[in-house]
Amino acid sequence: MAYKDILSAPFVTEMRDTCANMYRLGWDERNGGNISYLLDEKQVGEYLDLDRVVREIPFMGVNASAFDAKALAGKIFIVTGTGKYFKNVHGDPENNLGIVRIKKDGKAAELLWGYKDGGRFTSEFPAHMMSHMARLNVDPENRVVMHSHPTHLLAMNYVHELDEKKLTHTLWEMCTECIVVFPDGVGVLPWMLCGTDDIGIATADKMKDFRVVVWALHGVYGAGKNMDECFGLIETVEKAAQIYMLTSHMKRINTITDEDMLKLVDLFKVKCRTDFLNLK
Ligand code: 2HA
Ligand code: ZN
Repeated sequence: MAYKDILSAPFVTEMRDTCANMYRLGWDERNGGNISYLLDEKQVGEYLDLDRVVREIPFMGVNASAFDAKALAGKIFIVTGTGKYFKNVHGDPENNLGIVRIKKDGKAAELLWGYKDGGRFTSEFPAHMMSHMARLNVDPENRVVMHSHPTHLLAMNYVHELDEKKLTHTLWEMCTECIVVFPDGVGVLPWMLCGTDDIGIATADKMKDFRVVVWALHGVYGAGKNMDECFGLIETVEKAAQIYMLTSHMKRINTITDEDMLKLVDLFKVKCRTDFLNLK
């Protein structure tokens, strides 16, 4: 069978374009940030021989990892590589990205393409896979998990209380569309060591309730049905944080009220965390 050129696959193009975009926005300096994208096996089979495994990669964070991804056995992901720079993904996808299939025992993955220089998936692989499992339980259509260091959101972490209700409410006040884009609010984890199973477990636990999770003083995790939805979610949170950082040191004389937010929720027919509002 003749395979199509993997570099022409839409999912490779999406990864290249998204990494370039996030780098250009200044959210992913150096090797900051990582993306994992659950692919359709049939679609991947148009580009790659699914019986040809390049090598096996044991699950790793920064160190060996003990988490079990049996629930994802057989699933294929395209994932950014550890130590790789978003800046370089567009020009050199085969070294900076990998396409991997989760093994039956849920303890390792088979490399089908990429990581050409001997590399492996992101050090945040445990957090990504555990987040996929958590989101797929809530929304079977979830495909993308994204981690990034958006500048204004990170800045806001230093000057705003990191309480889920208070942070969400402030963000909802900053742009009219916020409550419609993330009606489920923003989850918050305290500062934790990254690249570990522990932060993966904690992130996945938050992902049961939230599609956006702030890692205090580090960055953010987002989840979505496709690349645009997931990127748009983080982009909207970051925009709200930017407005906050542009205005928080000035006297605020206008605001979007909770009553306005309820009107938006009603008009766009979304279900919001009403316990995050301050209704009279
Ligand atoms: O992979 O962003 O959290 C680099 C990071 C770790
Ligand atoms: Zn990070």
